[in-house]
Amino acid sequence: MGRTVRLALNAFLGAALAMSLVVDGHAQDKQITLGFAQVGAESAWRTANTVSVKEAAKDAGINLKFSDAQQKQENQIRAIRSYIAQKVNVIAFSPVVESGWEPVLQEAKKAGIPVILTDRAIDVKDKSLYTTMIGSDFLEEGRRAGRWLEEEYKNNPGPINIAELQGTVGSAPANDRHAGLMEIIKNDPKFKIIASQSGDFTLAGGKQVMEAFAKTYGKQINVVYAHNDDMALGAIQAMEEAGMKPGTDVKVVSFDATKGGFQAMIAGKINVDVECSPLLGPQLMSAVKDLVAGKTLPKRIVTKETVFPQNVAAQILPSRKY
Ligand code: GZL
Repeated sequence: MGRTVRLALNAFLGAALAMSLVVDGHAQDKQITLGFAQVGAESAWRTANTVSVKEAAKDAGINLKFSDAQQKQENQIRAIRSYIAQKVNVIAFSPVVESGWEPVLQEAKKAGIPVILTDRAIDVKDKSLYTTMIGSDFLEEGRRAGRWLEEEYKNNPGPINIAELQGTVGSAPANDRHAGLMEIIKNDPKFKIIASQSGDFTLAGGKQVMEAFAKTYGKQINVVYAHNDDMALGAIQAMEEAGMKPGTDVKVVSFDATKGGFQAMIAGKINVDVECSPLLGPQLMSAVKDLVAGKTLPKRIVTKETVFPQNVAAQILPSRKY
């Protein structure tokens, strides 16, 4: 083969190889960088969620930039702005509250960086500001808790007085776990929410609020409706210090289904735990890779979950991952 032909063939093969590494305008061998703005470290759920995101990024070979906002929206916004400045491939975050995101998400859109929501939703008119939302259906979680109460008290004429420990004010899980419960009990007059206050999803917050509820309402309380296990565990401490018997005199309904929640069910102190899975890391990394590869994602990816009554806790706890 002549020299000229050999040189031309080498040039062609080199170009073909270079082209094969770029699909849909993205270099396939270039490592993906994901900027993730986490809410904080307020609960066992959040800690498990962070572990899931970090481990899944490592397994997926994705370069993860991670920030903890200590449950402050301004810190999350600052982190998102820094990811835009660093020109990451994708931004993902778990919005601490539902409102106030338009400005920073407009900046991400202008910079051409797609945004994925995980865990919690946002309330924006322009739905193009995010690509997809991966996480639980909190409204359905609230309905599941309401259905358990209806079943638990079906032969009880009432009144059934509920003390509610709400999650972070303005957050999607707090708003929707309340709304889902109300959908179920609003037509049953025997159920009455006699007290409702935020414990900010923390154990200390749940204990502090329950101390006040115990002082004010004491034995009038039939049910404690806690928006997560950490607040339920804090409320259990407060009830026991006030001489109340959580799980027997007072039924305790909780969310997340963490190991702490299962242990409290085995001890007879939580009566039902509505699952809310924090293990969103693998789904997030798969969505990031699809996005970078130019694939279209569904606007909503709902995590599959269930409800654990107290009587199954001992048999199921060994299989729980968080
Ligand atoms: C729910 C998540 C909530 C958990 C809490 O998906 O946002 O935040 O229920 C956590 O434990 O703090």
